[in-house]
Amino acid sequence: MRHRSYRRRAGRPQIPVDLPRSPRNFVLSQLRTHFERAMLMHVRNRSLHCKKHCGATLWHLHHRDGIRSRTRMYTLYSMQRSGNCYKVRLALAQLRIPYRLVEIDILKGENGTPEFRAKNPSGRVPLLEVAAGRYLPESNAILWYIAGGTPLAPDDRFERAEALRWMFFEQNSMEPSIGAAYFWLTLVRGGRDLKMHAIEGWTESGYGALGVMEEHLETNRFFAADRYTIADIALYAYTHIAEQAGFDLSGFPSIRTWLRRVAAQPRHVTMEWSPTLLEAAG
Ligand SMILES: N[C@@H](CCC(=O)N[C@@H](CS)C(=O)NCC(=O)O)C(=O)O
Repeated sequence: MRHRSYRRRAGRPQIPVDLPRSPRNFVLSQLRTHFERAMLMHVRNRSLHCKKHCGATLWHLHHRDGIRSRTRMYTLYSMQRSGNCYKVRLALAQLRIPYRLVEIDILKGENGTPEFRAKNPSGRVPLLEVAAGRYLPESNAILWYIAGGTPLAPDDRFERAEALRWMFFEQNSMEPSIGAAYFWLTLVRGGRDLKMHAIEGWTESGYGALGVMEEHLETNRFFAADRYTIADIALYAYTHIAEQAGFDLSGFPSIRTWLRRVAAQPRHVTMEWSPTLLEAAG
């Protein structure tokens, strides 16, 4: 099976490289474009800078200004069984971005420590440390950050707005109903009794959200830009575990087909999957 790549598309102007013969120039001439030569020099300079000033030794794809550079590795604070955290792990895996994973079990109160609250005052996961002391919370904001500049994050103004529309919908309609039901009914011991009064409301608004998604998917393969994007990743996270939270998907054939379509995307990982260390593909 031929796998598509979601990695950043570098512009490849077809400029002939014509340099005097020398071992160094021979290597340079193998780099097919002026663009790639410029990137190489940029990375080399940054790598020297990093070695000198912070001793960094790890490669990762730093998606800043469309430049792939040698810099610090991301740290993701995440809980394995959280759908919001799964969104980020899924996107990082599909983009082949290596990162360090720190498990924060909110059921054990590990998100309430002063150390964690200093990083994220809302005390929530996921939380991405993008550089030393620079933290980004909110799953969908993290998706935009890590996928920026790749086909997973639409560039076109309308398509970007479409992706945002569905990601806001996910946070407003899906996460507070199906996400909350999943959390209280499957993860928290005694959660059903504690939240008995809320179940009817979750059920009504959860099925309402599924209905809106079903209608869209009857005539669309994906949620935005006519292709797989971070909007699909955001909505997949809680939809694919909706049945565990008591939602019956048998009346939503288009959603069930879409779930299979998403799971068939290149480098898809399940919610149980956990990285050790993914090296950026060369
Ligand atoms: N809107 C946030 C929601 C994050 C969230 O609610 N995370 C849960 C785990 S799924 C959490 O950390 N809860 C702990 C708390 O609220 O104290 C996002 O999308 O990241």
